Amino acid sequence: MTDASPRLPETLYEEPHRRFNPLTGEWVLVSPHRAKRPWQGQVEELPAETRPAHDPACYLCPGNERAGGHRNPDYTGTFVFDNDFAALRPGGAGAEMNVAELLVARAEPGVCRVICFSPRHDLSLPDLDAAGLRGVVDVWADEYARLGSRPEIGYVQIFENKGEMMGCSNPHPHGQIWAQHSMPQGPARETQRMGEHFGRHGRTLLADYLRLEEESGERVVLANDHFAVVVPFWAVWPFETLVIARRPVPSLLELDDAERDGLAEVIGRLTRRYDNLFGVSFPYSAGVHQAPTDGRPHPEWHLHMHFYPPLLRSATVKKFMVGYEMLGEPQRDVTPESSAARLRALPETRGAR
Ligand code: H2U
Ligand code: ZN
Repeated sequence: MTDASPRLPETLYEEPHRRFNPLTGEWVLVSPHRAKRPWQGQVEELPAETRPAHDPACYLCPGNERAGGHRNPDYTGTFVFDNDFAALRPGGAGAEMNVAELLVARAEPGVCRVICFSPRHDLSLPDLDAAGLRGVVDVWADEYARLGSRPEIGYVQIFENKGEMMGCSNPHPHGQIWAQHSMPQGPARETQRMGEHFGRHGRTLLADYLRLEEESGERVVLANDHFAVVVPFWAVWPFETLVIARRPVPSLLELDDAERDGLAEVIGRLTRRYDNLFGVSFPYSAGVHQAPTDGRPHPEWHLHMHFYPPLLRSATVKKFMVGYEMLGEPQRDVTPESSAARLRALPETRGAR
């Protein structure tokens, strides 16, 4: 892993170009020369950083009453409950409700869950110890297995919104699960692309991609024996990363004990680097992508996680997805290579922020 001998054509570091995302079939416009433009726009407020270990007013802390009226148990590890304001409701498979040729709708049954990562109000993923992070990986796997085994559930999306900037409603460390009948569009596109690649080569798309990344090293942020983290060649967000399992398994359920520890470890190391980048509790949306739970085998599927952080150049300046991005396609200024080099240079220790 060195910054020497980059294998990309020199123009990709300097001239406007588009990059192709083979996981989604979408393009991103990269404008490296624009990274130095002056900024006089919006600067975000920083949320207060000191939090108590237990907040009597927090609806996720142990023993407290939630907004829906239920009371949380005095939990000591992770705690999962049905979302009191769920976006999906249980029911049978959705029937088409075609109002007219151009007005198509479909009922969508599903289940929404909330996962508290820790009883501690003041700890987020980068602050948890190895056992705490492993507990989070285990509960993700358990929920995926349990929800995915229901006949009406075809896909399970596990994710976390972290920080006010990402619309997170409460600083207590938590994530969500939306499990539903249909495959949502993002993972559906990945399923199709991974299927095409597997059909052509008999290897998963991400196994072939990871090999390229490790040969070059230029976009690799960190790795252990079981997982690697890269800023993908086609990254849209300034410090977007992709966490890839070394063994091409379709879901968390095929990970052995050491691999689960390996995933927990890279999540801790990555999120601590993120916190150290701008010296703040780093906001992001992140989630696990794994095989659909439609009862069919998915050898094309390769377990991975996406991290999408909004921050661009400091703790207070975020990237906006507006204008050209809304009407044309995503665009970035800083190259993925330079973002990876910055993340690679950071310490993995806690509290460097
Ligand atoms: P976010 O912070 O990522 O929005 O997640 C919080 C979720 O917790 C949100 O979906 C749910 C909200 O509906 N919630 C409850 O289920 N019970 C509560 O008492 C408050 C919040
Ligand atoms: Zn994905």
